[in-house]
Amino acid sequence: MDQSKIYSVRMRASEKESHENGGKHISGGELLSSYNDLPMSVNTLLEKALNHSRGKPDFFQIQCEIVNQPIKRVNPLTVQTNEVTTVKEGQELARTLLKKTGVSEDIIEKAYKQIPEYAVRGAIIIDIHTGERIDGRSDKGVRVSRMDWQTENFEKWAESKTVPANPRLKEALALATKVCHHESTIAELCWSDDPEYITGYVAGKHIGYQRITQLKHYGDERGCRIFFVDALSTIDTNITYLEEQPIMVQWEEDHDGR
Ligand code: WAQ
Ligand code: MG
Repeated sequence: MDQSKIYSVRMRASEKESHENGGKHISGGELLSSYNDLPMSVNTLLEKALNHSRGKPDFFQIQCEIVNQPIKRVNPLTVQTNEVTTVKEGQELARTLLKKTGVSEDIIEKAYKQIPEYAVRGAIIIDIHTGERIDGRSDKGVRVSRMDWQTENFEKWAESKTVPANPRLKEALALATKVCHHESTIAELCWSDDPEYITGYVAGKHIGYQRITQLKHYGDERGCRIFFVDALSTIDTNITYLEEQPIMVQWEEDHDGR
């Protein structure tokens, strides 16, 4: 990819009204593209907006803008898949893994109690000391963007790890890698808002990206994305990092943790 001209491409789609007018969030997407790849990149996000299990969009927007900062290359988090047989087992494992990253039990419970309240199109940020939400983005949440992973490099990685080379895993792992790369991130907890996708994950710097095969029931349209952070005083710079720092995930076999 030509380093000199990179564009951030972002999409958001909603039903009935735009998001700001109260429409239901259908899907979003973000990627990095060279100038020459823009037609293909815009089309990738167009397809995503038009074909989503949450519904057909009545509003969508695709936005392109040049990225002026240098792009940082980061190795993907290590990945492990935990097979569970019930959602209950999956959610118990998620709590255990969160504890392993250093989030205390009562903060985990406090965060879980708040989950039903959220209907955001981004992520919410929770302070690991108070269990309070601190992003201040109300119904929007924080949308991580400016990260990507070249498909060729991702597919090589997926083959070597014998994991499915599906774009959803690519997007989620690129996002988690970016999020966990920040010093104040302690952990991430996520499952999809797509009714037919029930695998989710807990991620952290030391535990890596821990897939859990059932974190919700089929048909459930409620998703979850929480970043647990340790550093209230730097929340603004943290959000700026999540939204603006360009990151390209790049797997270098030699630098692999395993
Ligand atoms: N930044 C912040 N939050 C986001 C972003 C983003 N770029 N993208 C999605 N979210 C939030 C938003 O609230 C969604 O409702 C929620 O996360 C779920 O998003 O097999 O597909 O894109 O290893 O539906 C994880 C497992 C799949 C993949 C997660 O999430 C695997 C997934 P979705
Ligand atoms: Mg989704």
